[in-house]
Amino acid sequence: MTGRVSDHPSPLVGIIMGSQSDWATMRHAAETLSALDVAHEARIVSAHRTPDRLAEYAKTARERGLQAIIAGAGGAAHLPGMCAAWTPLPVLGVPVESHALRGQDSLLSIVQMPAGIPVGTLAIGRAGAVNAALLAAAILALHDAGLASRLDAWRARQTEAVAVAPVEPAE
Ligand code: RP5
Repeated sequence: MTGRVSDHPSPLVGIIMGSQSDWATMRHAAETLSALDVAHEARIVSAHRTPDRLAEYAKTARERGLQAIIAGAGGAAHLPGMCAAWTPLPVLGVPVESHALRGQDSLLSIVQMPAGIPVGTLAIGRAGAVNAALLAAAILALHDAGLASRLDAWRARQTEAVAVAPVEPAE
């Protein structure tokens, strides 16, 4: 099925990515925020291909009510750092796994920010996208008791789902 991903009317977390091709990774951030009932939106915003869109998005993010931004990009992944340059909001960077260098280029591009403009950098790929959402939720939960309870419950369900002993995989 195709169709534009639907947004919450009053998002608290913005998920941005450099390309449509990043959505396969970044959708895991969106799904995790949905599971925690955190209002969010998703946008394609490229540091290189749509620099004006990035500046507009990041400069207006706080006044639109966003409280955190999750930015995913691959290769020469300047999106999280440039986004952080334009906004005082916490920016969480997700290195998308590239074909050429398996995301090590993305990781190093995002993590090596100069002192003064921070980007909280997560793991390469799906794990980073999920954890960026959990970290954004934890930041918001500092001032939202309901979300703090939902986050506790999410972690408790995860713990309960871990089997004590391994099973043989199906043939
Ligand atoms: C980056 O270039 C994007 O974040 C993406 O990970 C990568 C490749 O983009 P496409 O060529 O698939 O659009 O800007």
